[in-house]
Amino acid sequence: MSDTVWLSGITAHARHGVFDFERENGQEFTIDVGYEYDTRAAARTDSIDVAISYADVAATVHEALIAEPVYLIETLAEQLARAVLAYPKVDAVTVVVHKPHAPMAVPFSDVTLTIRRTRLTLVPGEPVRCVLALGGNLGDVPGTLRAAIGDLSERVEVIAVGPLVRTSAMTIPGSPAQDDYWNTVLVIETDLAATELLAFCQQVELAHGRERHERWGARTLDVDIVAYGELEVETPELTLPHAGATERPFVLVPWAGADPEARVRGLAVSELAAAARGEILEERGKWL
Ligand code: PH2
Ligand code: MG
Ligand code: MG
Repeated sequence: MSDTVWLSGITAHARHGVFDFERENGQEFTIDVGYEYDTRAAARTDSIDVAISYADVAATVHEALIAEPVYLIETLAEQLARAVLAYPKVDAVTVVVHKPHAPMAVPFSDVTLTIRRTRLTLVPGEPVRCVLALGGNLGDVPGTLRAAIGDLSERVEVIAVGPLVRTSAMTIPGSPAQDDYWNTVLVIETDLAATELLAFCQQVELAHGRERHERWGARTLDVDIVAYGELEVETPELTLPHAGATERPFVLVPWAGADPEARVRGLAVSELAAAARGEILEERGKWL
């Protein structure tokens, strides 16, 4: 549950805009911001230490508003959202940018942009290091995995590719037997928001004939986000770090190969992988 604190009319003279004269002269910008958090603990304790001080958030917004000029109100709004989501207790933020003196040839009273962001939908300020787990057990899976890595590298930077491992299919107890899975893990860097990265992974799955029938059914290609930076969230859409993947031998072993220093939920992936090695039926280091 989240409640919203609204701050309206935070105003500053700033130099955002596409035109040189906007950069030189600057103009007035006004920001409204609604930050969402569960206020019940604050209400119960009546303590400012438990609340999120609106004065702090207002100062943060004002500071971000007068920081380095950007061309677009879109960029400005995203940066303001990012600054407010840096408060750990904030679950979501709505930012309204007003640019009432925008250069325009027609009479008008205001231009506004409204965005709402959570940690999953926020565009990162700098590339985020992520971990993707790939796998499948239908068709020529090593071939599919190679092609999928090619597709993924069109939009994200692939930093490291783990070994290819074969394991027995992990299935729902009582369901029919399935062919073995081939799996690998990629370390990537991306400028996509987590939800954009998820949509892109699903697009690559579809391009390789993925069909969704029953849970844990046989598949040509599965691309899961195991980790997105240090982000820890649990929503119906996405749990990060991936709930099961961090316990699964077919994720841990290739992950440790791709990034021997990796840690997950405070534990060393290489140590978890060492304990899980017994489940690996076959491992190929140089397979690309
Ligand atoms: N993925 C599943 C279900 N079962 N078993 C193996 N061995 N490897 C997988 O990647 C895998 C699985 C659902 O994503
Ligand atoms: Mg999966
Ligand atoms: Mg999946």
